[in-house]
Amino acid sequence: MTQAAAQLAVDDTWVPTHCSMCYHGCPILVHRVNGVAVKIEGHPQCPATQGAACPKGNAGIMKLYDPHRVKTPLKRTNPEKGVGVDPGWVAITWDEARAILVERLKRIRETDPRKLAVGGFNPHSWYWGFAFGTAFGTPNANATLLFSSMGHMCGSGAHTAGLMTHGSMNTHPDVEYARYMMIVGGAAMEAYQSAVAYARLFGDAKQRGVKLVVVDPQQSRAAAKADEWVPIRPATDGALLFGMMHTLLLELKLYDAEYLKRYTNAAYLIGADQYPVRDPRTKKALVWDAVDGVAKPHDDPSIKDYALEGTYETPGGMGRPAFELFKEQIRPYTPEWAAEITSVPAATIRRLAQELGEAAQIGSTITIDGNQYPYRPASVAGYRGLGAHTNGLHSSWAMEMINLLIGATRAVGGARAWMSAHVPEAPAHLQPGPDGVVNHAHGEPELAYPPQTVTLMEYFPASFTPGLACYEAQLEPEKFNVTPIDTLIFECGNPVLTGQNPSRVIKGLTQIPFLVDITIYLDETAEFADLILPDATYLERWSVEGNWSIEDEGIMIQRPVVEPLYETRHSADVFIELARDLGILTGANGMSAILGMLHGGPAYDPDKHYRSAGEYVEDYVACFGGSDQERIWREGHNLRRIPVPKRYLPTCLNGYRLPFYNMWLMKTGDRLKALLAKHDAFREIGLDERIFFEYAPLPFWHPSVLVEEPPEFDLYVINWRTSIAVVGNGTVPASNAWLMEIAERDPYATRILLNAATATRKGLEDGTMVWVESPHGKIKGRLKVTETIHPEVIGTIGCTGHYTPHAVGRGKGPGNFNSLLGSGFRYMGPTSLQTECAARAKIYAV
Ligand SMILES: Nc1nc2c(c(=O)[nH]1)N[C@H]1C(S)=C(S)[C@@H](COP(=O)(O)OP(=O)(O)OC[C@H]3O[C@@H](n4cnc5c(=O)[nH]c(N)nc54)[C@H](O)[C@@H]3O)O[C@H]1N2
Ligand SMILES: Nc1nc2c(c(=O)[nH]1)N[C@H]1C(S)=C(S)[C@@H](COP(=O)(O)OP(=O)(O)OC[C@H]3O[C@@H](n4cnc5c(=O)[nH]c(N)nc54)[C@H](O)[C@@H]3O)O[C@H]1N2
Ligand code: SF4
Ligand SMILES: [Mo]
Repeated sequence: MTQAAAQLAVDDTWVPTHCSMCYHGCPILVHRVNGVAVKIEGHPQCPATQGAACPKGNAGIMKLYDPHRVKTPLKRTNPEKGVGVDPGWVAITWDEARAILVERLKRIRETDPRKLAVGGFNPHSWYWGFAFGTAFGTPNANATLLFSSMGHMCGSGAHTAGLMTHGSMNTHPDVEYARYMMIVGGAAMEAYQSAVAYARLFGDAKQRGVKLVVVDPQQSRAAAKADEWVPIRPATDGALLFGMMHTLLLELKLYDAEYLKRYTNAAYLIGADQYPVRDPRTKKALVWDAVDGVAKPHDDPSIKDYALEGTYETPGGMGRPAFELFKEQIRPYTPEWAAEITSVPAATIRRLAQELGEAAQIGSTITIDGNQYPYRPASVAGYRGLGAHTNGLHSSWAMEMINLLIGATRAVGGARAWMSAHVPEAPAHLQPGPDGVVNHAHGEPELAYPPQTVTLMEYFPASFTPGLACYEAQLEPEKFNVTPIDTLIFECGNPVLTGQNPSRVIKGLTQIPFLVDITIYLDETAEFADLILPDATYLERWSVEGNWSIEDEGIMIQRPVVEPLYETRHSADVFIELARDLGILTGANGMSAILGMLHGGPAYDPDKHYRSAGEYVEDYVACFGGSDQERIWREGHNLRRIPVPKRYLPTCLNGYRLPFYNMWLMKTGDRLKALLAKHDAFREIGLDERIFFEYAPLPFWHPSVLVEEPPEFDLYVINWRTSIAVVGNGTVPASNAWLMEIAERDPYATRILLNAATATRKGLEDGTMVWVESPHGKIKGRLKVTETIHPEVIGTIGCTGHYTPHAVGRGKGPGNFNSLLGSGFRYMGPTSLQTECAARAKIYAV
């Protein structure tokens, strides 16, 4: 035991910290006895979780003490790289590793700093690498999700739609006040934002008699507990929502006109050029005052009523309210049309629309703490099932639109936003933008040609993450007019297993001359590394983060429950040390200053020579802890519920309007078109007009790439999370012995699921070994015949398919689902780069 560990070792204590077994970051207490962590429990003083933790959270001890952890830095001796090729690892000291890195990084910095990329995503410890890379001077650290599977496999569609509508990373129901909740493709209570808090909140809501409807191709646990499960064909949810909006707007005329006029830009007059008609003098966007019969600037205090329909001649030209344009746009989207696409009967679509519209109690208000708020206790929300398809941006946007139509977005009981991640406090107001309308939370994207980054974000400025585009760019740098990277420092992630299609990832990784993998296991990605740096786990490190849960705001700190085991070191300390060696720790653009900027810390001293992450955490708490500092050190956090005025409109809008008509997206598209056309870039880079077509002011239906697959692949195959199946900081259960034990006793977890009627039709019996084959790959596993899945869908759970020795799940489960997915731009959202996470497939006996 090191001296420091001896000091830490208190005989018997509960250490307050927070969990990073997934990114929700629930506060926990860890029981340490004689220097050994023996038990994890949820932190009782957390408003959202109220002392609960999920199975993965409980299994964190197995991660800490996993005998397969990488214990020392390792250097590759075999220059040949490939699947199953022995890298010839030799153990080296940290000093040797440091010397190798400093020598290489110095050389890169002197020639072209862009040749360094810092990628991956270590939940709640992501910002050290980001700050290091930025201080180094590479633009290829500005997206921390670089070269990782994070982001583009989950939220590039959903995050973009939410961020451009109401500054929301994820949209979710206001469970506490809801009466009706429709979840479309979200694993509520298992994965979907703050699963632990949701389990309690949904339980309470059920007791109040809330109605829960779950739209999902398979009967998720949420669906099993719901009042209604609506099985749907994968990647078609947008059509369902458009069909519902058709019924609400055109058949029932059930929508919140007052809300649309007051809190959105639905009444703005739009000209033939798709841009707002403007007052020639003030240049302000015009609306039509239906009472005075005259056009007025949108913020004119004399407006008596806003016209939502009609065609108007104004001094700025002819215009029609945005609302009317949308109504016209969805005219073809009848429930019968949607039924064809989704397999959900038209009568069901009509009924769901009516239920939702009526449950919204349009026009009602509620008084909380003496203040009156609009009360709309109904909403539609979802995540990967809805958004993780090539059409996911517009499907997720359709969800945002239906909430606006019933007046639910940011109303009490309606649709809430998940937005306080990373920051010490939830923002009080949404980002103001032009024309009195809320802006995309990240503002206007920067454009450049040729692109400066290997992420190609300059070609996809509306995307949340570059995703696999950086692999494409690295593979063909001339084609995309980018400088390929020489060295990638990758931290936490296993894209060879979790990426869209492993073969593409493997090709891309082999094209990177020098890969440094900061990891805890020698996983499938580590096999391609040149240098391995063994990281400390979340139970051995100092870190600090704003809150990631949906209900609370505040600061959480992570502190070592035990000292880093073996020769492992927290990546933060490694980055700080490297920055010091390279002379980029201090100064205006140094790592210290960038850390401060990232965390919005005005009190930071840019000349601060941090020696460790622990010192930074102390500064952070001093800077943001205010009068709560003592509490933060004692409890590990100062989480409290997000105050009511920040949660709901009108206060959260600060006088701005929500974009019903999305100028941000349209304008971004127009800027991009102008830039790329000027350079005739299409021909050069081989990207066709496809990358522009999603840039529109209003959402529209377009099918996923799946409809273009050969018809012999008669079924769909999908994949989902459960409370024990996780990616995004350790592909459990397959890398965690405790969870794998549970999974193996679960009759579903490691099987291939098929609907009973389909199984009969195909002559397949429960327990048979089957192949699932897509146009891109195939996997083999044991069949589970069940009623809990759509007849056209094959189901698999979690991420299996490990083949490296560390994984306890090696050889268990049906293999790597992701090998069934397509690859390349065709299988990414045209604008969002959102990966298509489902595939067409056939199934047959082995
Ligand atoms: N089949 C399938 N594939 C998926 C998904 C799915 O649902 N199913 N989901 C997709 C989504 S939404 C996401 S976000 C991605 C996530 O994909 P990844 O970001 O790749 O996440 P993991 O597979 O959990 O990463 C596991 C690796 O992280 C490393 N690791 C674990 N803990 C630590 C640590 O404390 N420090 C460091 N340095 N390394 C650590 C381990 O070496 C481990 O092998 O997967 C995507 N891929
Ligand atoms: N327990 C647990 N919690 C986690 C994680 C984890 O791995 N495990 N990972 C974290 C991460 S990285 C993320 S991104 C989030 C993801 O959180 P979620 O998006 O909630 O998780 P998923 O299970 O991937 O997908 C949700 C649901 O979509 C369904 N689905 C699949 N295809 C379709 C479709 O086409 N239409 C519809 N309507 N539904 C469909 C699946 O059956 C599943 O029930 O969870 C986070 N929290
Ligand atoms: S939900 Fe995530 S952060 Fe919370 S206890 Fe479970 S694994 Fe940990
Ligand atoms: Mo994710």
